[in-house]
Amino acid sequence: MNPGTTISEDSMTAVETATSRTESLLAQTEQHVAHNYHPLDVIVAEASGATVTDVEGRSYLDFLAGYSATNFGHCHPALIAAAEEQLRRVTLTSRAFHNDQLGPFAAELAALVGKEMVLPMNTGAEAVETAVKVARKWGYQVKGVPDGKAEIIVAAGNFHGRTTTIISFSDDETARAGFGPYTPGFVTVPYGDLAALARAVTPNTVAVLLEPIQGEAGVLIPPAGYLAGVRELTRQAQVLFLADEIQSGLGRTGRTLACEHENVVPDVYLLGKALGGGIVPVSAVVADRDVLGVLQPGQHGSTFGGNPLASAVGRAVVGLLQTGEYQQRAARLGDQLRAGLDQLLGHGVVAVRSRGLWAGIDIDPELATGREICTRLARYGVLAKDTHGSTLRFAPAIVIGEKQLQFGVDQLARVLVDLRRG
Ligand code: IF1
Repeated sequence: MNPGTTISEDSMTAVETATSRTESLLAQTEQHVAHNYHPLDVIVAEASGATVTDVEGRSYLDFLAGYSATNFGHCHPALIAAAEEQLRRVTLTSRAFHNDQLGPFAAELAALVGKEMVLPMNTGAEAVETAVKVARKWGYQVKGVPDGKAEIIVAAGNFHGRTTTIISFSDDETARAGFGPYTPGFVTVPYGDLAALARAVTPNTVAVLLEPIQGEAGVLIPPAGYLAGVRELTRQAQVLFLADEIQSGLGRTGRTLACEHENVVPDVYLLGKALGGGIVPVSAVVADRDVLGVLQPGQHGSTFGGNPLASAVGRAVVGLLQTGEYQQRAARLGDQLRAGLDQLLGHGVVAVRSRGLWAGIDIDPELATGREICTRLARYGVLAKDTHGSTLRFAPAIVIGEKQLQFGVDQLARVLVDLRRG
C-alpha cells in the first residue's frame, strides 16, 4: 500500500484484495490444475437459480447451466433439502449391501420414462460405457451374434464422453487424436441420414447409439421423421436403439425426453447430468428387463453408482419432473428464447436451432469466434459457452425468469452491435 495515495486506504484495500483474489486464483489454477480446459476468466464463488456470483461479488446470468447438469437451477431448494437430509443419514454403502434409497429411486425413475429397470452409475461417460457393454452382451446372448463380432453404429459429429472406448468412435480430432490404440467395433454413419444407417446394418449389428439432438455438434436437430425411422429400422433388424439423453433429457427441450418430440421410444435411455441436480454425479441406463436382464452379478458395477446420497438426490429430481411443470416452463421460455434469437438473424446471427431452452446459434464467422463472443458476453454479465468455431449454445436453467432470459438475448444483441461497429 502506497501511503501517499489520495484514495482512502480502506477502499484501496478492498479493490486490491478483490483484484488480487481473482488474479491469484487464476495463477494458482494455471499452476496446479491440468490444462485440459480453457475457461473464461470468471471465478464463481456462489450461485442460486439461474445466476452465479464471482469472487469479486459480480453476478452473471448462467446460460450454460453446467452443460445442463443444473437444469433446475443452482441450489434448488428441494434438491438441496433432499441432499442435506440424506447427508445426515447415510451417504455410501457400496452395492455390497442394499440401501433404502436405491430401490425407490430406480422404481420412480423407471416409471418417469416408461421403462422397467435402472442401472445406476455416476458420470455420463459411465452410462455410455455401460450401454455399450449391455448391448454387446445382449447381442451375443439374445441375438446370437458370434463372440467378439458385435458392431455398434454411431453418428458422425457425436459427443458421448471422454473414455478411451468412447473417443474411439468420436470424429472430433481434438478429443481423439493421440489417445490410441482405439476400441474396435464401432461404425460411423452421417447423422440424420436414414438410408446410410440402413446400409450400415449387418447381421452383427447389436445397437445404434445416437443423441436425439446432437449437443456438442451445435444443437443439431435431425430431420423430422429420422428418429422414428431409426426406431422402425432397428426394430426390424433386431438391433437395440440406445438414445443418449444425457444432455437432451430431463426437461431441457420442453419434454422429459427429447425422443418424445417424435413420439419415439428407444430400447435404452442414457441419462446423466441433471439427474444429479448439479449436486452429485448421477447417471443411469434405463431399459426393460429383457435388455438390462443380460447382466449378472460381477459383470458390471461401480463403487459409487446407486449410493444413497445420489439416489436421494435423483429421487428429488424425478419428483420435480413428475408434475410436468418444468417441462412446460422450458417449452414456454424456449419459445421466448427462439423469438428473441430469430430477431438477430441477419444482424450477425446466420442460423438458430433450438428445442425448448436449448439453442445453437451460428454467428457470422467474419464477425467473431464463439469464444470471442462468450468473452464479450461475460463482460455484459452473461456466461455462455461456444461449441465449435462460431457456434454458441444457450441453455439457461429452466427456473430462469422471463426478464433474465430477455436480458441474456439483449446482451448477445449488444455484443453483435459492438462487433459490427468494429
Ligand atoms: C466435457 C459437450 C456438453 C454429453 C452426452 C455423454 C456425455 C456428455 C450427450 C458425457 C457430456 C459434456 C462434458 C463436457 C462438455 C460437454 C458437452 F460440449 F462436449 F458436448 F455438455 F455440451 N453424452 N457432455 O453431452 O457425460 O461423462 O461428462 O458426465 O467433456 O468437456 P460426462
